[in-house]
Amino acid sequence: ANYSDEPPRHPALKINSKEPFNAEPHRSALVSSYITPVDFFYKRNHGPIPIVDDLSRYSVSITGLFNKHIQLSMADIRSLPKYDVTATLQCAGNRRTVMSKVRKVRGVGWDISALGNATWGGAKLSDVLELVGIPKLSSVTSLGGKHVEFVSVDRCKEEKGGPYKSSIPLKQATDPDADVLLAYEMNGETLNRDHGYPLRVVVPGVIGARSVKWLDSINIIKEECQGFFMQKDYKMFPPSVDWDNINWSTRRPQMDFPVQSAICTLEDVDVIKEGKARIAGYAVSGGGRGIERVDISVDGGKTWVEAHRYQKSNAPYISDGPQSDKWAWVLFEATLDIPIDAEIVAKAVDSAANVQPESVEDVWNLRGILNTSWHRIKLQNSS
Ligand code: MTE
Ligand code: MO
Repeated sequence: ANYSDEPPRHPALKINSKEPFNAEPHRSALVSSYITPVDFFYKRNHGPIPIVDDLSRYSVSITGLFNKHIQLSMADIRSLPKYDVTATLQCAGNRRTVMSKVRKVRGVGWDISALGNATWGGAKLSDVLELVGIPKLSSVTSLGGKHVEFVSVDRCKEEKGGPYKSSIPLKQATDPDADVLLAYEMNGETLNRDHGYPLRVVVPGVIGARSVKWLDSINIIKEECQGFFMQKDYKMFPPSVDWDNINWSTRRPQMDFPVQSAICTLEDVDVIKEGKARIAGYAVSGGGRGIERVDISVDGGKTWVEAHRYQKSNAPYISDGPQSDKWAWVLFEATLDIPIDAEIVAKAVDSAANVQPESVEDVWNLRGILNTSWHRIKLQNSS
């Protein structure tokens, strides 16, 4: 591993691990705009950032259970219709630090900012696969392929020096409505090195781990990818399973993320005076399920008020339509009377009426993933 050629990063990011580089913005940065600026978008890596410096020699190979072996250049990919999809990418480890306070978990610590909302520009994977002869809405190829594996250029120790990889079902990959992209732009700019230059996968509504950066090849395979991050990581275990009784094969790789929300205008240690305060944050759900409601409490969850929600972009590269961004977060806000000894709580409800679990103990798992418990902030008393 060689960390001597890392890209420059914004000094305001909070670094959770230096090598590999894992960092998140401060809470307040997340609610300053609907679209997260690239500089403040969390960075989650498992090895050094690879350098792809000669685009004319870069290509994605597509191999596996169909009748060809194809190399697609950037020009081939750019010749397909370009889509701009606004989608929230969230690491499964978001909010792990709080979970680790219940009982020790394994993994990089994250506060509540291991997610961001970006407009990804690129070709739809369904168009790319059609170009090479796999029809839209296929669930199996003529030779029995059922999954689409993405293999990266980077190298990581979990894969014993091999590349990061993962897969999604062929059905999702060939479904134009699933909006899976091979993205070369982020927020209207060329994708930068940290986020996968020159080309990354974006799988909307699914944990960030499946959105492979620095794409090298796409393989059509029979079974889901056997890589570390599919089989030995990013699986949700019940609280009864620990490292001495874990059996990885009993669980499926996590795909969609559950309904999540967090308050971004307060830190855990904040002192605020009694009186009115603006509480704002984000809410998002996986699988394209929208946010139906966000409830806020100032008394630890005894009583609730509904927050105002909004999705809005002033970015010039997004056409304003009546429809909401189905893969994107909503931001919420409420101005509330804050009592002495307030405990501020947020919980969101998604369009399928799924609601965040009340306590982190109930969802504790040894890998510390998917902490979607009610976000609580106990304010220090100032009076
Ligand atoms: N792709 C590669 N090649 N290598 C990685 O380490 N990390 C994954 C995913 N894709 C990773 C990767 C994880 S766990 C997450 S959460 C997202 O990328 C983070 O994307 P970002 O750094 O652009 O925010
Ligand atoms: Mo992640």
